[in-house]
Amino acid sequence: MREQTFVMVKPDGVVKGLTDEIIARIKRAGLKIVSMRRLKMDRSTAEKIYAIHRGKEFFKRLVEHVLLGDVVVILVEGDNAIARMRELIGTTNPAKAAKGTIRGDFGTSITENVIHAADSAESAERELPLFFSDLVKFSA
Ligand code: 3AN
Repeated sequence: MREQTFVMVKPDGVVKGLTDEIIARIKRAGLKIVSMRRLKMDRSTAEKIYAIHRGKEFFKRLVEHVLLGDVVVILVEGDNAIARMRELIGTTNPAKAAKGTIRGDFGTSITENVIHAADSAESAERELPLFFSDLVKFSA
């Protein structure tokens, strides 16, 4: 199924200069970069992206981390784009993520894990319009 998903290179990934490598991996997987933008996230948007974690012990740490520096937000499109992006990024904790995944290769901690990608159609539908309201085509 043709899908759109939301991907974000987090500040640690941007600072490490990983944006080009991440874009290359997404394209190599046969997925399309529809649009991308480097920006400084504001607090209210960061809290919206991570709304499901509100109240958890790590919520504040997570929000503070994405506010530390620029992020790169990316609209990715393709067949089964949501699940395939999740495969490409690897599991949340880089120490447990497989080699060859973005987090497995470049992540340093569960907070500094380089990249975010929507974990479900519901999340993609909530996150994409925060940055790409004019480009969202497929209802997930
Ligand atoms: P994912 O990013 O793999 O979808 P989620 O949605 O469970 O993982 O968590 C969102 C973000 O919250 C993660 N990328 C990670 O930075 C942070 N996070 C998740 N669990 C923890 C935890 N136990 N301790 C610290 N940070 C966490």
